[in-house]
Amino acid sequence: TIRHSKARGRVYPGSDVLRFPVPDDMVNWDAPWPEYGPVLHTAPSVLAKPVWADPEIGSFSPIFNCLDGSVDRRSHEGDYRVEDGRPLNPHGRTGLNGRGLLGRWGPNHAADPIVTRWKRNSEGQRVHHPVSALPILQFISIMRKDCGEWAIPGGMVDPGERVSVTLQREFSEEALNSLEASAREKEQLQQHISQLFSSPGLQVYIGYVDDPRNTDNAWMETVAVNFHDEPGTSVSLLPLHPGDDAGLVSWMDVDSAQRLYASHSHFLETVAKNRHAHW
Ligand code: RP5
Ligand code: MG
Ligand code: MG
Repeated sequence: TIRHSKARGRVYPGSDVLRFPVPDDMVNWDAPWPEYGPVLHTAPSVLAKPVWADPEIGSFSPIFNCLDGSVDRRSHEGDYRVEDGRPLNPHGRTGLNGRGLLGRWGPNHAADPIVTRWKRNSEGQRVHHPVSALPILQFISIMRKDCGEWAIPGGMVDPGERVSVTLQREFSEEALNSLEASAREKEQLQQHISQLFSSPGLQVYIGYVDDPRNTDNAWMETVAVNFHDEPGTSVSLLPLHPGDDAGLVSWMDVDSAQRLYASHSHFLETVAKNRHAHW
């Protein structure tokens, strides 16, 4: 398992709230720490009660570790602890309690579509890395509007939505801007990507994400799935347009030196190793 570090970043995203500093040896809840004083923060956008957010706990008591109506409050990593009616982050302390920018108490479920192709030269031959001598993979990456970091075009699983649907929907929204396409254009986009997304894909990760928005009581989890265009003839030819929470979209070389949002680099490492590609 990963020891979260981005979930302990000093300044909480989208605010000037500072987390209570948590040293490495105090991350684990089992380390006794009476002086621990996390800062309480739930973003105004969450307190405004949008459809995607839970109410504050008090009058509202969600059923944790269960499928609670259509909201899945189960963790991919097994049962998590609940203390004083609040779920505890299974990866330990973050220096902040409440929900921050996250809508759900406990796990907030996302899905990450990793669409890849081989990097090719102008003659169409695969390009190998000069150091590793392995072929280089490329993946469709977006620059997130919220933080300016490059990321996989992932997004939240809607209540009751199948993960396979989320993967295709978020990819279409963020990398193809399907939200602003006409019904006709949308249909064409669907046709182009349906073949790639009709394969089961290669699941490279399922579980907790070291996301900068995580708190002691709310955290991101994901299912990351790789859809690979081996001949480079399907999705490789699609015109990319950033949409929704994406400011830019581009093919990007898969390489360990590339800094990415949250634990996305960790997912790409698994893709590269599985496909015997450069990392
Ligand atoms: C990350 O946040 C996940 O891995 C996923 O990429 C993303 C989902 O959140 P939004 O893009 O909807 O903000 O933890
Ligand atoms: Mg989205
Ligand atoms: Mg997103």
